[in-house]
Amino acid sequence: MNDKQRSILLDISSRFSPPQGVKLSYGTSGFRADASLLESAVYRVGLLAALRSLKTRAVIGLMITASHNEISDNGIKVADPSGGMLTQDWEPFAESLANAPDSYTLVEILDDFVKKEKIALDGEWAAEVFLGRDTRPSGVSLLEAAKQGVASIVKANAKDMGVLTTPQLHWMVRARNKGLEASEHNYFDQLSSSFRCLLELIPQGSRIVGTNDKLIVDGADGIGAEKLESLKGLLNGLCVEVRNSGNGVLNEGVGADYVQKEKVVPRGFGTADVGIRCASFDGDADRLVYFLVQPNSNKIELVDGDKIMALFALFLEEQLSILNKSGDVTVRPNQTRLGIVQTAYANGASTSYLKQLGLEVVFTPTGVKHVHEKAAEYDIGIYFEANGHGTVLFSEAYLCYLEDINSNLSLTSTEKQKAASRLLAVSKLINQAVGDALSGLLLVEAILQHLGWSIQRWNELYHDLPSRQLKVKVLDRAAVVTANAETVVVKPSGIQEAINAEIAKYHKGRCFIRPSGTEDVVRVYAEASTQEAADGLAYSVAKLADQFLGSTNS
Ligand code: G16
Repeated sequence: MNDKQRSILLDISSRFSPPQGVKLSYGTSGFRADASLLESAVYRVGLLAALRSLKTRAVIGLMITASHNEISDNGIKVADPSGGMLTQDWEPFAESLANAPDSYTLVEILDDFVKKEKIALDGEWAAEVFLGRDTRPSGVSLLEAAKQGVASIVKANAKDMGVLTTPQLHWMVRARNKGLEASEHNYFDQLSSSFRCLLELIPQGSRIVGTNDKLIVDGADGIGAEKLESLKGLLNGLCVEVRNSGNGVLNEGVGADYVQKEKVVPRGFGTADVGIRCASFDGDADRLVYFLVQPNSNKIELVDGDKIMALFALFLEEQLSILNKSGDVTVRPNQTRLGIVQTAYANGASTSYLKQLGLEVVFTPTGVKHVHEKAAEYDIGIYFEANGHGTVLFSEAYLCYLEDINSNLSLTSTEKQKAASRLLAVSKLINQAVGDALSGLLLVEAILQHLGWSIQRWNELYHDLPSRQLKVKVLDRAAVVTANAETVVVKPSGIQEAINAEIAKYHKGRCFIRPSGTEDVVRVYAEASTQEAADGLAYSVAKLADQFLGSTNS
């Protein structure tokens, strides 16, 4: 590092001192904490993004958001050149940068890393970092801190892409690195045209009729509501009403996380909505769940990420079976590899259903960075977390194969061409970078219309096992270490045996605990044959967590 670069770094970084006595961890999807603690970390992630851009010679994205967390929190997510999450190899570097106690240590860590990674700080390539933020008020100053971070690297430029959903920013990074236009206009255009294409390919006579024609979306009082309003204007064939569009408090009693965890109606919904198809986004619109309001209560029938995945799998299987009909030279020598990726939170009934369809189901730890990476190993990989975060990935080779079928008129039947066209449209509609509530919603809606299904019919695909999720505040959540895709606790010792003893008391009992990577809690998930039993199991294991880990309430 030359003297000019060093002195710029020392100068600017000294304006962003880290908070005393706070250790930040790179969690499930980046740093996340009370917004007042984050300025210095965000500045330093700005530095990291500029270095990552120099290293990969590609655009990197930084998104200021705390997604489903309460409004007083904020956070930062990093988009790698593919549009996916930052490579996990760089997470330890991010942590040591964020926790460097002063500017001198910070510059030392940077210098060592630059040498180790052989990053040319004064080469020909200038780094480019796209910045976005959600609607949190704290996002304004944090975005400024990120800008300053990028500006502290001499050969780096930041581009403010505005107030966006997280998936929009990831999409823009991916598009730009593929040499495509990366504006919001292009994003909306791609989504609306591929949605239109799927509707045009619907077999005659399958459209849904009646009250189910209307869809009501809970926008979590976040950015997704605003973007859906804009997208709506470009769509024909979809009747959407958007609620919770920003007049209430972000994520408070609204949004996908609330609806999925509490299983009650979000603010602004009530008995007048019984029987209508409803959906919820989270605060940065990277999660989507559907639900039905129950008559005479505040309960909902949840149609979660698992069921969205089942719907997608069913539709894709249908298209693949048309494509793979024998007697055609364009059929791939090997069957298409369709993979399903879930986490331990997937309801057991969903896994059984997917396996009954003959699909390959694999498990990873929680977090998009894990599920996405696994899904990318297949020709078509579908990943969904039960909380509504998911997408469908198509390999480049498989897309070429589909393009071939489409263009080779003499070799393929009309039906095959239509199936290939549908799959190509799905690959354009569904975000290839990260889970995206807007594009996921459009794909669900297109498939329901294709099948002629109501949400009630969809929900009948299988019946969820009763489940319960709880949060436990403990003294140090990092004391919990898990293995086997987070299904077993290896530390502290003795707790897993105690959990097993509880599980054994319940018919079809399943339960695990894990430290959250986005909130300062340990999460408990339990499943059993009745709701009472699932609740009982969850509460008794929460008590164990208290006992072994030390409750902050005691
Ligand atoms: C993030 C991740 C998700 C993860 C969720 C909860 O979602 O992107 O993959 O499921 O956090 O993680 P944890 O249980 O570790 O708190 P979001 O929507 O909050 O960005």
